[in-house]
Amino acid sequence: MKHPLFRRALFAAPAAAAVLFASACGGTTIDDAQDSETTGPTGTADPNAEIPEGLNIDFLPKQLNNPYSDIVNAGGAVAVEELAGNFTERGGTEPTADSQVEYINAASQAGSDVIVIAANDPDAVCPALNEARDNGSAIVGYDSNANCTDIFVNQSSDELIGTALVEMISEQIGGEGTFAVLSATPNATNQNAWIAAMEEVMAENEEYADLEMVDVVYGNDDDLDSFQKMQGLMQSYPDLDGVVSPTTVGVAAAARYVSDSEYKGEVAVTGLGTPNQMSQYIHDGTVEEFALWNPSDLGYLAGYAGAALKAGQITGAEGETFQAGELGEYTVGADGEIVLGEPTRFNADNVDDFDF
Ligand code: RAM
Repeated sequence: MKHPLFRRALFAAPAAAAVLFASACGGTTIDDAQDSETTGPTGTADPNAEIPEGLNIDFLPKQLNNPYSDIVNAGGAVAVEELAGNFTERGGTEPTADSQVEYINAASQAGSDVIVIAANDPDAVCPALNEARDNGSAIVGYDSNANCTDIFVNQSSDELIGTALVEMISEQIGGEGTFAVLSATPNATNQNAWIAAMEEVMAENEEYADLEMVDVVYGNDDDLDSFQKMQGLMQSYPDLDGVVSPTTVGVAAAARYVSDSEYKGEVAVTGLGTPNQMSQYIHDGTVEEFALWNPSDLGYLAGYAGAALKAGQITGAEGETFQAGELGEYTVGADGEIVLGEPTRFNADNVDDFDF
C-alpha cells in the first residue's frame, strides 16, 4: 500500500446535484457520538467478484462549500470514473443532518447503488440510510461516520490523529499550559472522536500532565463563525497558550484571526488544515506546524471501497482485502474500518511542496 501525498492532479469540484437549505440539527452530543460503529457484515465475500459497470455512486459530504470536501470528492469522482460508474455529489451548504436526510432519500429514489456519506450526526441520518440500504444501496461512511454504515473509510485512525494533535500543541507551547479546541459542529462524529482521542492521549501519558484543555467551542465549519469563536476564546481566556482546531475550516479561520492580532507569535495555532489554506500563516509566523492527509486519496479510496462492497468483494468483515486502484490493496480492519494512512505534518520545510 503506498501513500504518496501527491498523485493525481486535482479536478474541479463537480457541480452539486441540488442545493437545499436546512437549519436545526438535533441529535446526539459529544458523549454519545464518539463510538461510531458500522452495522457489521452480512453475507460472504467473493474477492473475485467483478465490479459491474454503471454503478451509481453518490457522495454526500458534510457540506458543499468546504474546500476540503471539494478535494475529497474530486478524488472520489476519479475513482468512479476509473470504475466506469456514475458519480453524483449531493448536499447542502450547511453541515446539518437534516439536510443530509433529504439527499439520502433523493439518492435512494434515484436508484443509488452506493451512498458514500460524511455524516453530520452519527444517528440522525440512520433511518434514511437504513431505508436506502433496504432499497439496494451499499452504505459507506467516509470522513465522519454514522452508526449504521456497512464500512467506514477513515482518513487515519482516531488514535493517530489524536496523538498528532496533542504532540503538536505540546511541542508548540513548550510542554505545559492551556489550550482550547475550536471544533466543527457539536455532533460531528469525526471531530468528537478526535477530541476524545486527544483527551485519552493526555490522560495516559505523564509527559502531558501539565497540558490542560480548557474549553471546546464550535465554529460549525463556517469561516465567519469560526473566526468569531476564536475571537471569543481570546476574550474568555486572555492567557490562553494555544488553540487546536481539528477542522480545515476552523484552523484557517483561527490562524487568520491570530495573524492579525496582538496574539500573533504568543498563541499557538495548530490542527488539521490544507497546505494551500495554511501556507501564508506558516510563512507569516502565526502557525508553526499542522497536519492532514491527502484528502483526494480519501475520496478515491472511498469510491473503490464502495464499489468493492456493492460488488460483494468485501462485506465489511475484518481481514477482507480489495484493490483500490492506484492506491493498491487495502484491508478491512475491526468494525468495518478501512484506514487510509498516517497523518502528515506540514511546516515551513514542506508546506509549499503540496498543492491542495
Ligand atoms: C473539515 C471537516 C472535515 C474534516 C476536516 C479535517 O473540513 O470538518 O470533516 O475531516 O475538516
